[in-house]
Amino acid sequence: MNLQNVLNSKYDKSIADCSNEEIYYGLLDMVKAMAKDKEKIDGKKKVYYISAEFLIGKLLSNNLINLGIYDQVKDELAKNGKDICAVEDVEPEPSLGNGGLGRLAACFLDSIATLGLNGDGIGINYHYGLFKQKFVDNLQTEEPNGWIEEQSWLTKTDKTYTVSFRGLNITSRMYDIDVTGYDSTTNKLHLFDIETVDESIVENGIDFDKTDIEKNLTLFLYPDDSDDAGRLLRVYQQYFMVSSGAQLILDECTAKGCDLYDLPDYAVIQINDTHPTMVIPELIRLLCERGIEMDDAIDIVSRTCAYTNHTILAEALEKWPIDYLKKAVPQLVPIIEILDDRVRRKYDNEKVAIIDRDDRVHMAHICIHHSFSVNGVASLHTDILKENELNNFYEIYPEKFNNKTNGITFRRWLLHCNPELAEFISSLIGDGYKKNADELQKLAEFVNDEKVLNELLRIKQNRKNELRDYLRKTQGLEINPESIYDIQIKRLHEYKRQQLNALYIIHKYLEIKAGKKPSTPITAIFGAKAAPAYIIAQDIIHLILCLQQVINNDPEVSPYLKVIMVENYNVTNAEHLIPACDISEQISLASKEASGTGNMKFMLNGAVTLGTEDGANVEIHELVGDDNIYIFGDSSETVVKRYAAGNYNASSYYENDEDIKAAVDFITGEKLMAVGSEEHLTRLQKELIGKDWFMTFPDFHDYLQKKEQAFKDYENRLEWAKKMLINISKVGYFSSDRTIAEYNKDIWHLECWEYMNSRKIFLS
Ligand code: 26V
Repeated sequence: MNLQNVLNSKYDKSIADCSNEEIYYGLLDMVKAMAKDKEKIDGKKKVYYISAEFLIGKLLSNNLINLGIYDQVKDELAKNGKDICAVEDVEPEPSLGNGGLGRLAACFLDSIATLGLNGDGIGINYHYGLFKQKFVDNLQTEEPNGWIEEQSWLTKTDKTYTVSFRGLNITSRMYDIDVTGYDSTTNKLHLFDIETVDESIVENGIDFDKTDIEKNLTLFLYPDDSDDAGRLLRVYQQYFMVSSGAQLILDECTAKGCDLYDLPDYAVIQINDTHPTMVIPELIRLLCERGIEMDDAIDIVSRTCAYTNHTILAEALEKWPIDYLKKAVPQLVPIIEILDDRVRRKYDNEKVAIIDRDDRVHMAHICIHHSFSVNGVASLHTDILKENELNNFYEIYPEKFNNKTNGITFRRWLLHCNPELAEFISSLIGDGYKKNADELQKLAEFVNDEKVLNELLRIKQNRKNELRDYLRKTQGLEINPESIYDIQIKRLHEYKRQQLNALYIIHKYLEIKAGKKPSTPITAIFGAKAAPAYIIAQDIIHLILCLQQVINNDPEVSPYLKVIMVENYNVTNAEHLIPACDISEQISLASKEASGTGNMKFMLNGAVTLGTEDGANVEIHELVGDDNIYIFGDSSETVVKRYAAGNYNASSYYENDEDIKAAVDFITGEKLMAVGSEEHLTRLQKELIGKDWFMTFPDFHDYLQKKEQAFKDYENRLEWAKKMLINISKVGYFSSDRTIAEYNKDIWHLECWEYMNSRKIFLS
């Protein structure tokens, strides 16, 4: 198939005469047709990865790479005076996720297809993804973020199901997005939608009537859940997804001749966090409807489902008031009551109950009792689940618990976003690493090769120059490509501690003002969206934006230190930021970040981590060794103990430490108050002094010290390049191909396809 032929029949035009839009739509058709040719007949057993979020990002380049035609298309366009990047710009980004959890689901689909495994995604076709962020008066504002156009990656199918809510039957329709494997077969992401969505009910930013389910059910990703109507809508969305999904799964299995008693031989349902939990009672309900006894149905479903936990933060663990379920999905309530009753009869421990004394349903508890596998997403996280958060369950079901350290797809996070680095690696060790990431270890032999190290630095510099151009073009921001790019990009949350980084920046600013100038200039770059109802997160964004204004406009300081807050951080921005990074900020309070996956993306692109011993940072540290990472801060044990003792006193740090006091006082000092809002800045300062729940003060000095050390080490360019090279050489473990091979080996047990064997990867 060739692009010119496609455009001839679609528009009767030559490539040269087509607009970038027309070329994009032509490529859409072409990719869809090629992907279809790579669909395979389902094997007996299939994994259904069910998730409320799939943060897939733009798909054009990813699909061209996976189909093996990226270079060919790029050259053909170039020959006709067209630039593939300009065509990529036409594509709207589907931001169908909040952050790590949704992006992980997207990486997993890529790897499932790449390994040739039989597996599809199941989710919701949100018309608006995560809001578009705009900064006005140094504050975040939110706008709707649509992505569905007349022609898109979605293909409407003729599959429809009825989903019943109290007093309301809704027709759900399945739309499919092709998931192309890298040099492999095509799987599907099934997104369910309703026909009656009404985009005109959106008003005033991202507000809308939360009560009109027929109009709003699939309108927005996770609507603001600060009020009852919003939370209830979330229950409607979740049930809509799982009921549609469960019906699809049973249809597909019965079509393959499955006797429903043998469901676990045909299907494994991987539940991505607790959002899809209702698939458990829903499947039980459907099996009973088809004549299976309740006890048998519960047993069958419990052998079909597997659950992944992605957080230990109590506030993020879903507990739905039973009244919500009675209002929206009364048909599930008796089943959940039976599940609770069985647990209560078996275990005399309130902490493992499904419905608590306040009549709230603990979704994670349903998952743990009724899945055959429970996994955490990094080694430390799984240990904390076993020893602390889920210890009561671990005592009951030790055999269910296992760790699956997260991974990322190297197709998007290296081949696509940093082709020059990928090519350089190929020139050194061959192409094998693209299918077997472990081969990156071969790079270690070049660790003393100055030519190689200099080339690595040259490529990094190219990315840094490109980021300068990109930020100038898209955001009107000016940065110095000779400076150190120190980057923290992730959802805004207090536990991730963007505020600690901000305190460092204030400290540095004060030092420069006092005449202590860094020998290499520093650019501190942030990208983060804050949940609209999360007040302190909004305040932290405000602080960073105010710092940006004050510092960048101070001629005494800005040659040495600049602050950049990138607007509307999303997958597309990440693809420009990550390859350009020197220092990767992974500074969550130890024990709080389940894994992190940005840390792996930076490592892959030759950034060096500055981080706490948290999440997958611990495993990065183990792999690269002390000399190739900057670790600081209290350990997770210390943190857990301090919380248990309940004696952390932020104000005594503030009173007794003059550096901390100076930085915190600056927040409401003259300079920031002149550009910022008193309300926001005062509230944030009060929160830090009075609470500092995520313990930035105890880690402050160690953070300063390790950061200064990193800046100093950066100046010895060859030594720094060694650190970069070692990081890249050790990153193979974090390929999502490895993660998925482990899921398959330990949990899913799907047939391994021939080419997976022929690649001889991760199967031992
Ligand atoms: C959700 C919420 C919702 C309510 C307010 C506070 C809050 C805080 C955190 C969350 C996170 C939900 C789960 C999640 O996204 N976990 C992320 O999953 C990634 C993939 O496993 C992992 O790399 C991140 O460390 C983890 O935070």
